[in-house]
Amino acid sequence: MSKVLVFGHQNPDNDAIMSAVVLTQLLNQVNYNGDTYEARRLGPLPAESAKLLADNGIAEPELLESVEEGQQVVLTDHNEAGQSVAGLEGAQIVGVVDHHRFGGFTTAAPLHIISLPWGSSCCIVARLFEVFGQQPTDAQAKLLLSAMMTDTLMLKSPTTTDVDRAVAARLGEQLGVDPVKFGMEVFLTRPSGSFTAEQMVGNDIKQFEVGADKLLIGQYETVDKTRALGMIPEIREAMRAYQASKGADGIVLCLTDIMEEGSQVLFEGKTDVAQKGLGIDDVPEGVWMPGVLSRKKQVAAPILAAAE
Ligand SMILES: [Mn+2]
Repeated sequence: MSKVLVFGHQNPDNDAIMSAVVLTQLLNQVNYNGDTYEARRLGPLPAESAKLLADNGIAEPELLESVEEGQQVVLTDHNEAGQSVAGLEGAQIVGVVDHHRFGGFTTAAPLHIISLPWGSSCCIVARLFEVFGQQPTDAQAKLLLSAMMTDTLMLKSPTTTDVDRAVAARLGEQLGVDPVKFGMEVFLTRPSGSFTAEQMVGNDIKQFEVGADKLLIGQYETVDKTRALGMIPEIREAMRAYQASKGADGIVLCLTDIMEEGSQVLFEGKTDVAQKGLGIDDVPEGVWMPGVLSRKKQVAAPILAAAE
């Protein structure tokens, strides 16, 4: 019997946290493979995740700084080493549950790998309950539905599939809530009115290899972009500082307004490929891209395609 650590990506969002927490519960519930599973997090808990866990009496996953040689791990909501834990190269990846592109992934041994291009990792975890013949408890249903809603921006992101809509409807029915209303309540527990420029930049940011360069792509989601737009010089300064601290070549930030359904996009550092991929220039106040809600599908994918 081994101890297996289960965790989502660095700078965790609600999906990274909830996919790890609920998948861990499910695997322990069915005594999968006779192993014991423990959820971890690779960074601070998002405010909405902290509240949901507290409200449902579920312990917060412990912070994981690095893994030891040979440690068995399950990755949720990511698969790229650049977005994962320190020491991953020496760990044994026994499973991946993810909805992102794959970037340079090799393992020594066969592994469980479930990758589906659905709107959230938690949607995949919800379907895994069925695979194991389990019914999520109401607490589990709440955690899963919350991340399905935050990750798809209330099912509005173009990453949303029919599966997401169907699973969200079913979880909503179990809980007696309207999924979108429930999601909006979760979203509004974020203290977005008090976010500093540093938090807007660093709260939800991922690193990508674009050609030979390291490019950071961040996203700050808000229900009203007015305040952020009034802070552009500070935000740009925070972008430069963040890029320097990570030793990256360039940084892109999307200020995403989920009500107006679009993103204001800012660049700092070496971002010629990013600008080419998005078809926009680096202008001081940023460029408004209507309809752009998904970093993965509408920002990272075209930038990575432009690098090829
Ligand atoms: Mn996700």
